[in-house]
Amino acid sequence: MSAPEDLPQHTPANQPIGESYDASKLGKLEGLEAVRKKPGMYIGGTDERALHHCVSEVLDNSVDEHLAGHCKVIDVTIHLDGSISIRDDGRGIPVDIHPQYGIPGVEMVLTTLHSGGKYGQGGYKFSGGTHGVGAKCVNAVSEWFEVEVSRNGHVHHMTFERGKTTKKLEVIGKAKGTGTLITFKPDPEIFKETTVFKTEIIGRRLRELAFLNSGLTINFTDERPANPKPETYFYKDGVVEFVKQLNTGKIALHPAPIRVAKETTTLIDGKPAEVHIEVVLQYNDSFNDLVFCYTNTIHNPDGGTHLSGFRSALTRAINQFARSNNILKEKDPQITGDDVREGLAAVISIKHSDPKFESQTKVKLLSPEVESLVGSATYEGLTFAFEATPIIAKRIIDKSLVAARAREAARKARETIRKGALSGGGLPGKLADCSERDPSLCEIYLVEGDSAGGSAKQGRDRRFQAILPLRGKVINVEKARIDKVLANEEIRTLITAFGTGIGEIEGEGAFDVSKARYHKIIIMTDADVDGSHIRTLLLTFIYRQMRGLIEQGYIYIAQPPLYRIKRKKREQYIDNDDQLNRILLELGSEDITLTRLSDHHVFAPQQVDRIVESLAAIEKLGAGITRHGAPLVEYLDQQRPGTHELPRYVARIREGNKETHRFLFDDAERAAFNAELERENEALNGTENGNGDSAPKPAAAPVRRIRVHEIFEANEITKLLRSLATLGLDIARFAPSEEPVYVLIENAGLKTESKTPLAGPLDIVAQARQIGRRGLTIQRYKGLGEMNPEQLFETTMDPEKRRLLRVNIADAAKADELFTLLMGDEVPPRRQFIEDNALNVQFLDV
Ligand code: 0RA
Repeated sequence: MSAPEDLPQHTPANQPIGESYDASKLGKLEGLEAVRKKPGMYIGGTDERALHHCVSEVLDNSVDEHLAGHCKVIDVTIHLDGSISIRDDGRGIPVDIHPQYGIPGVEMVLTTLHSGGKYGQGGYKFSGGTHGVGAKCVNAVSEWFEVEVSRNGHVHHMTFERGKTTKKLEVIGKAKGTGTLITFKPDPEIFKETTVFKTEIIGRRLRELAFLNSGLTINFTDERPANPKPETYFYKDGVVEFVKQLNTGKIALHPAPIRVAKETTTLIDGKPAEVHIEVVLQYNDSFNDLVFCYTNTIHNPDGGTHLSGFRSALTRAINQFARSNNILKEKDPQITGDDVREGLAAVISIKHSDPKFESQTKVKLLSPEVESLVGSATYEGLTFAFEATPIIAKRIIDKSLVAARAREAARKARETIRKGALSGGGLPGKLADCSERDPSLCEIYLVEGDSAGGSAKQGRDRRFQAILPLRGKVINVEKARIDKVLANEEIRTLITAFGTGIGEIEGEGAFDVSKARYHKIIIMTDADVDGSHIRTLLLTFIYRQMRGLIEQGYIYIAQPPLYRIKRKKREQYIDNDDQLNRILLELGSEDITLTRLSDHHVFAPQQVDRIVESLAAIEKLGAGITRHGAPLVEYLDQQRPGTHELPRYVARIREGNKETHRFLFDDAERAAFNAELERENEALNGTENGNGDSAPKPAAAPVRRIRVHEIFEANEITKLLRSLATLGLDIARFAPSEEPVYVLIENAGLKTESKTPLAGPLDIVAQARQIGRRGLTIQRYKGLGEMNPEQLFETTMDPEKRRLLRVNIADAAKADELFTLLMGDEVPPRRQFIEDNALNVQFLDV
């Protein structure tokens, strides 16, 4: 729309507003110690959320470059050692020496807590950057942090540890374009809970950013084993595509989403502030509303003034249009906000140069001026759209009227259920109740399928454990309106068994958590797709209709094991493949001795245990090197004797269909390698130019393509090699030898010892794994039904042994959201997604 009046018309979108930078704008320089001392103040804590917040902080800088019109592509890669890289093709962080402080801009940006100014983040009109502290705080809480800036034709490189510079800025090669690459590994000293990035959390954020920044390409790769294929997120139509996506699997009421956009300036405390508004909505055939709100690309799950402005304008616009076109007669009651929200999918994205939030976490927008700005933009935009296509307006109004009638029907259905329960209709026949009457001691298991239900009934402790088998699929609460849901038999059985009623918080027949008949409600489904589906359906229903049960912490998920392993008399239940692998190695390194043949040194079983563990870790970290086309043993054999340092880079050289590689130890070697290529190129070009004519190139010179990859895992592997050395295993050579180098002797209860000669250190792991498997029966459970009653009780129901996951409200909200996002119809890839994600609940030993 029109350009804001008090701004120059040609200001590029994201340039600084108002005054220009000068030295007086810079606060005094402070070290990063403060951040390490009080991480809560700077990155909002030290938990998993804060960990992922670090990624956002770095990303936001790259997104700001995009908003300023300088960046098109961002690449995000999670590496095997748990570090993460964010690369953009923006202008690159400035590298020139700051006139006042005498250090390069990039060093200032990453090591000093100054209050904005030339190289701070204050220079952007809109910034996602949370506290204006961005990347430097991430540097402070990183075990190590590296930056590579391409700018002025050079690649510059600099490294840090825990916020302290470990290598000053240095040119390591020539650069083609511009951009910034930041890699960091979160410091376990700070993030005590976890330092493991979750693919799902990061992927979701990247996708969201791509939706909110149309035209930006984001590539995401997770190099860790067993992770999904690389993803590319790019949405030409941004938020419009976001809303279409929200409606996948549902039937849209009108083909194209309605989009409203407006850019305005307003005065806040006498100072001009810019506000850009984008609202996109599309109705669908579901019965719920799904509205996502953002401020400067930050999600505000609790809404705020943009949401309330939008909501009242939507209700107002629909009522107004309905009345002035005689669809709603004078005597008819108003259409309510609840009515117009049924089946609504919408995204509200505002950009604000000075937003106010309720808290640090930004879950809710407070800026009061936004309410009327979003309100009037929405009202005008909708009225315009309705007048342009009255047929669509009519459909939306009809849907709202149907919704009003359905709400009345649902109220009656609830009433009936309540009466049924009161009139002593009694407990459902399928329920095998417990004998205990004190709800705080009672548990109910919701069991998938009649056969597992039967086993659970036989195996349970009937004094306090009730069993309710659920047959088939619970009704899809997304696809049915509440009155239908309440007519479903499985659902009615649930409601009667729980005793709490459903839905509204007040009034007769309302939900009342104090009436719960069990304080542990345990969902027990198979560890397969159908199981996850049923679990998600149940969680969604409970979240929507009986939320108090989750808030009270009454809802749990049972954890049936995936494997049973048995060796001789010993048996054990195993939860996942990782654990199985670990146990195979543990078993395999029990009671074995290792002899090094060169000096006949014998490693005792306890040492072998730790040796095998370290070698296995090296093998795992090494997968990345193999992926870059270099054999792991060859890489490991590059280590510097004594220090065990390893090359930081591998150059992959492709010539025709021949491929070779070369390890480059450090930046110096990389720079030398670049220079060498440079010279070769010049020599080649020189000959051609020297001939002065366009003689055909010699056909024998195939195109050579070279890519240099950084091996972020080098540090971790070096640490492991050092710890192996302290165990007495100072390995100089990993490549297999002609003659055996080690002998593994297995003495576990065997009459005759079994000796295996080994040609190299990694063979120790392979052999241990093989020994671990020996004499072992591994049974994989495909479903609860495969366990007999005793096994089911022992593994999944016995309070002494079972592990339950408690569902918290955030998890349930996520299930609800996932569900709405993904479960419109049964499409196979969605099923996989649900299987992978539905069980994201916190661990709790009960
Ligand atoms: C300060 C000033 C300028 C750009 C940046 C920082 C910048 C920071 C990051 C962090 C990740 N990617 C980034 N890209 C740019 C402006 C530079 C100029 O005016 O050329």
